[in-house]
Amino acid sequence: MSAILYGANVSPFVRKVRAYLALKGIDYTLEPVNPFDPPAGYRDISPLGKIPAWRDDDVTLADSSVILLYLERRHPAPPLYPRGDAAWAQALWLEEYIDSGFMPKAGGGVFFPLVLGPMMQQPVTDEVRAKVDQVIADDLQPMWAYLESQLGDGEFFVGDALSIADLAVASAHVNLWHAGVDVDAATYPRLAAFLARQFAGATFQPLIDEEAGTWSRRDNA
Ligand SMILES: N[C@@H](CCC(=O)N[C@@H](CS)C(=O)NCC(=O)O)C(=O)O
Repeated sequence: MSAILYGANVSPFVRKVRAYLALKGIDYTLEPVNPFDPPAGYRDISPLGKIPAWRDDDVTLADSSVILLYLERRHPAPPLYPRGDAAWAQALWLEEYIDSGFMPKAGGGVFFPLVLGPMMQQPVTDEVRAKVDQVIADDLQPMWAYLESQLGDGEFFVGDALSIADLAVASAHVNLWHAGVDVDAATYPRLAAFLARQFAGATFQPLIDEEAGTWSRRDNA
């Protein structure tokens, strides 16, 4: 059977997996799941009720990082995890930094109030916007500074090849792009250039195009 990825295309964790699948040329079907209104039995596949989840002939799995580590063992080419031990660990660390540190702030603090809220009759009032700006100033700015420092002068976050770290960083920032929040190129030139390259590239551009009509708030941000 064709493998199934359960989730919503706007989830940064689902998008990270989709970017990986595209790079590997792995065939799959995206089965829409809203984690806040999941289909009956979804917890049999994803015990925490979160997206993404994955099913193929051999396994059902939850958690984007677990799914990708599993897929990397089955589809090692082209490698999307660095070979060296230290580089491998650094890539995993950056993925974790994004998934557990950055996304809770960028998602709950920015994407939800600016994009999902208005879709659920929760307008972006001055008070809401002020809270978002506070999250950007207090939480995202230091994380952007950290990411800028980790990027160095290279094209990629770890070593000289694309890795899971790059997919995680780029995917997370697509949600901010939908919200109309950009990384300031004057303050974080390497990060801004990295994101511009990734967003315009063959992996992320089709995903962004697919999502933009539904999720992008750039016109009224
Ligand atoms: N560590 C998980 C995080 C997944 C996650 O938090 N997904 C969100 C959607 S972006 C979700 O399902 N939220 C619903 C919930 O927390 O109940 C992963 O990497 O897959």
